[in-house]
Amino acid sequence: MSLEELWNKLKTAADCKSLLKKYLTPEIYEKLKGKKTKCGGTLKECIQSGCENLGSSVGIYACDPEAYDTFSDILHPVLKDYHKVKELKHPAPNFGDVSKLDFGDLDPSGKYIVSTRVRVGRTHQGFGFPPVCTKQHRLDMEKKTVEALKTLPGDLAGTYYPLVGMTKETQKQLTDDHFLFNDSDKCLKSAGGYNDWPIGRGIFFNKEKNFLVWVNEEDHLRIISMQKGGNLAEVYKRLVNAIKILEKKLTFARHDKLGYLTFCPTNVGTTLRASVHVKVPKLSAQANFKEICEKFNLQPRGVDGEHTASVGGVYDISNKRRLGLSEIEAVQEMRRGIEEIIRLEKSLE
Ligand code: ADP
Ligand code: CIR
Repeated sequence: MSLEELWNKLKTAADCKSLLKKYLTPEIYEKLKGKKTKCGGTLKECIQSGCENLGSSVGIYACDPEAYDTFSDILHPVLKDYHKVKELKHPAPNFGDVSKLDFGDLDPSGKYIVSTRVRVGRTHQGFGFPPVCTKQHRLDMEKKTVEALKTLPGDLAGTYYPLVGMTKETQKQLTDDHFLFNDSDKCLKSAGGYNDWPIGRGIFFNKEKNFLVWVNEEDHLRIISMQKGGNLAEVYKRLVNAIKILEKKLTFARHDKLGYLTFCPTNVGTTLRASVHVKVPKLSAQANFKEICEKFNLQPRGVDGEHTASVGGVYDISNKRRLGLSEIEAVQEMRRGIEEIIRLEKSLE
């Protein structure tokens, strides 16, 4: 579909509730339709996913880091709305003093929290996002990332497994165990996220499989720390330690006002998503479960990731906001919210 066809589809979609639909007015469309970034990205690459998937909640991706300025007329209102900020400004990175965290295990009983995961996304400076990337860009980024990962010391040290050459069985097992990504998100597919699949993609993990890095999935890097149970402090400390080491080896794209830049505007800023897989069969059966999560700035997802279903009352619940607050504040927002969620579940037993 051409840009004009995509726009016409969006314009006439009466019950579309995406942020793209909400903010892409005819005036803004006219202003942006002829613009191009240095990587050759246009409005088409940004809005294709949201126009093809009218059920999207957000509906827009950035074609490359520069898009956050070139297409600011549409991306900025979306950022403000999603992250619930009046003004677009982002603090300097602040992971807090990880030797003095005032939280540990969020569920010492082990009854509610199945596992805990914290991830950030990172973008290599000087490269575009998936819709404007070539095979060669993907291979160059993969090489850069893997070279840096090889230098990780101690418990963080591990092995890189490219998707090219990985058996279907291994891929399935790693995905079922919640370690690996796949190519099944239709929003990401429409956005060009799976172009040249599986070239340049892969996963790195350590022996314990509690530290992982996704290469060229939605973002150039997704740095992940996860483990069974509810010990958020252990998970967070491991992640912060790894980020600090990798930052010495690689240069990541950052924006003065927006913090770290990512393909999807929902991740911009800290890029941090701290989640638990938590058993809340009673609370999730309440009609207002989503509103309760929203009240604590939390977002519920199914157990196999975004746009999937819950199994047996287990939900993936994480911080929703990532922009306009620091990394430690995002984690604390999630921590406080999850404590409340568990308290509410207990009160219904
Ligand atoms: P993200 O955008 O953070 O990568 P997704 O929703 O795409 O998130 O999920 C990616 C994978 O991570 C999925 O397999 C999901 O089940 C897994 N995952 C997310 N949170 C947790 C958690 N707390 N424990 C175990 N697995 C998790
Ligand atoms: C959508 O617009 O629904 C998808 N592109 C996913 C957006 C990211 N999801 C989220 O709410 N964090």
